[in-house]
Amino acid sequence: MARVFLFRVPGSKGQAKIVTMLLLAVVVTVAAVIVYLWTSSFTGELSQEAREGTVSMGKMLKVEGVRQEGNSLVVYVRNIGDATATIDRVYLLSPGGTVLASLEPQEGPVEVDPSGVAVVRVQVPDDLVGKEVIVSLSEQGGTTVCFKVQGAAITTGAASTTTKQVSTSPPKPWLKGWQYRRPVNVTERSGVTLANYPVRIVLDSSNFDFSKAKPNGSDLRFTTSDGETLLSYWVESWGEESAIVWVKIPEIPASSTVTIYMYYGNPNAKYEGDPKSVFTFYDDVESGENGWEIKSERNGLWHITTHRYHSPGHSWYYGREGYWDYDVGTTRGYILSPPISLENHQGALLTFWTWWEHEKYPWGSFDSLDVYVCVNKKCKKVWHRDCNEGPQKADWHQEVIDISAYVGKTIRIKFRFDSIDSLYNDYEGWYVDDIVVRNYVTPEPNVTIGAEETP
Ligand SMILES: [Ca+2]
Ligand SMILES: [Ca+2]
Repeated sequence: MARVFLFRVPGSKGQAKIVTMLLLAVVVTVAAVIVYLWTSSFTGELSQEAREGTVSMGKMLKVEGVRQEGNSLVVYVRNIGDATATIDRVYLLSPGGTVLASLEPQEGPVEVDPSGVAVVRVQVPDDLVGKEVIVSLSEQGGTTVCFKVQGAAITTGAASTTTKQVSTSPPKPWLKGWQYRRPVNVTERSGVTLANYPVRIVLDSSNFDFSKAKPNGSDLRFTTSDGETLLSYWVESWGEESAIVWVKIPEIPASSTVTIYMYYGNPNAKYEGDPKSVFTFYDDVESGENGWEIKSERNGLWHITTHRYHSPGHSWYYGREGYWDYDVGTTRGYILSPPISLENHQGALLTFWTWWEHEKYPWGSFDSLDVYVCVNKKCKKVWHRDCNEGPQKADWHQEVIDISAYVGKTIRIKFRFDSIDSLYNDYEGWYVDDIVVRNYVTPEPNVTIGAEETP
């Protein structure tokens, strides 16, 4: 502390005043130095140069941006001070301010001149993958006015920093234009390696945020585990809080789990689902006869109608338009599908939606509804209802038939109606819609949906 000598000359007011003013000037100077050191956050040790007053104050480094390249962070640092600085550390802090990693630049210390921008690369430790970090040039984070000794490394707490939150994760290819995705884990449970297997995925509010997808689900997409290779899919139904979606997975090894990705959140995406590419066979009766053969064995009535349907607005119908019955005497006939190959299947399932009404009688097999699987014109009955088997009237529902016995063969599906006789035929008849054949094993793969990810 400076010493102050007071001179007081009796009777000389003017001299006393001058001394007082000199004293005031000294006090102000000392205070200014203290305030200067305080505001410049000078807490480190002064170098010899600093003590000699040759070090410029206010040298500062600012993190201007961070981006990720693979498992490296590329940090852009601007020198907004007035002397060359050297960067030899980058700190990754938790949002709470805890130092998670102190990293040396991959290419060694980086010098940056005043007004210059340095590019500093650091490798992200594996344990920080997926975590939010604050990239900082100081262990404390935040923005501090600091002191930097020229030519030397940045001392602890001696760098100006700006914080920027980045999400670090391993390099992940991403479907361009999509905002979100979730991993979908599919586990094989039958002990057989599945090929080109259609997997049913049920979405509801417990595993999916419907507000983040387009209202009709048209921006839904599926990829393989590489995150980019698109998979065939089909949206069976889409509501406000629930949806049923099918996706065809190229291979699911026996008793193993594969991960695919479900993308959503792209306002520009249009629906690209296609059930014909997901299933072995799919016909919603909306494309005309579509290769089906119609055979009247006696007063046959099979045709496509718009009177009732499961998928809008057509179905196959055995009955008379306008009359809505099959009261034409004894009547029988069938429809026969185009050939369906079950090669490279692990099993097979036939499903169809149906509605019927026929007579009710406790004996005989009048008003018989039958489904056959045919191989080389040899047909075997796989499903049957008649006047005393099954309900007299059934609203739209799905029938499910395991036809795994035909794996490896080329089959045709036959739907046949036979009144047997001409009595009691004043009923509406039989409708068939949405006929599907697909690869199938039991138990079917288990599906779980993981947490939402962003690019
Ligand atoms: Ca239909
Ligand atoms: Ca009848």
